[in-house]
Amino acid sequence: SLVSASCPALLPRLSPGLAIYPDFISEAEEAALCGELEPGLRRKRYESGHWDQAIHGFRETERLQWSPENASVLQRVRDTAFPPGEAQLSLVHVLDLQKEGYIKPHVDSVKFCGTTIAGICLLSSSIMRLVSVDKPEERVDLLLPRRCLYVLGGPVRYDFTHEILRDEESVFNGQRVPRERRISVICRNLPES
Ligand code: AKG
Repeated sequence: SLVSASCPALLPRLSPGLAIYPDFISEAEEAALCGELEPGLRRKRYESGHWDQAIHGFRETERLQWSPENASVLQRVRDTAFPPGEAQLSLVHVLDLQKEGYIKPHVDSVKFCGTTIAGICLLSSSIMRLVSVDKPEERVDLLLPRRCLYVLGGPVRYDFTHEILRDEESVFNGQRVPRERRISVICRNLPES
């Protein structure tokens, strides 16, 4: 399983809206996405961030226009993650974490993001940790394998923080999951009204 919970009773509560699709994209599709993203990313510097920032060791961009090949991968993401006709952000968020980079626990702003976050993971596997906002002992680790799609919707979206662990902490069920540089390509739906 790609899900490891601090208590089994958590799982049924989380399953509506939470999904991981291993091998959602092929190696060739991963290479094509990176190929289109690299030139723009390379022009930016990794930001180390202030102590209060959610993300460390990252650079990011947003993208509207894609090659036909990459556009069809993103369409597959949208078709998998969102119901037909759902209002979505057309801009795709691209987050490039350096090997030393990580994302601290946070809940995405309800002002800018709707019910669902859908991301594909390029270049590295990682651990996404979910921690209940009300009961921090309720904790779930997700193993996000390289080239997977993950979908965070339903209760996890609002009731749990999510974070991407740094390399030193990247352990799943006792197994090290080395964190390399990682690029996530994230689609979101729009908040209601
Ligand atoms: C977010 O979009 O809120 C994230 O935390 C991004 C997670 C990721 O890089 O997959």
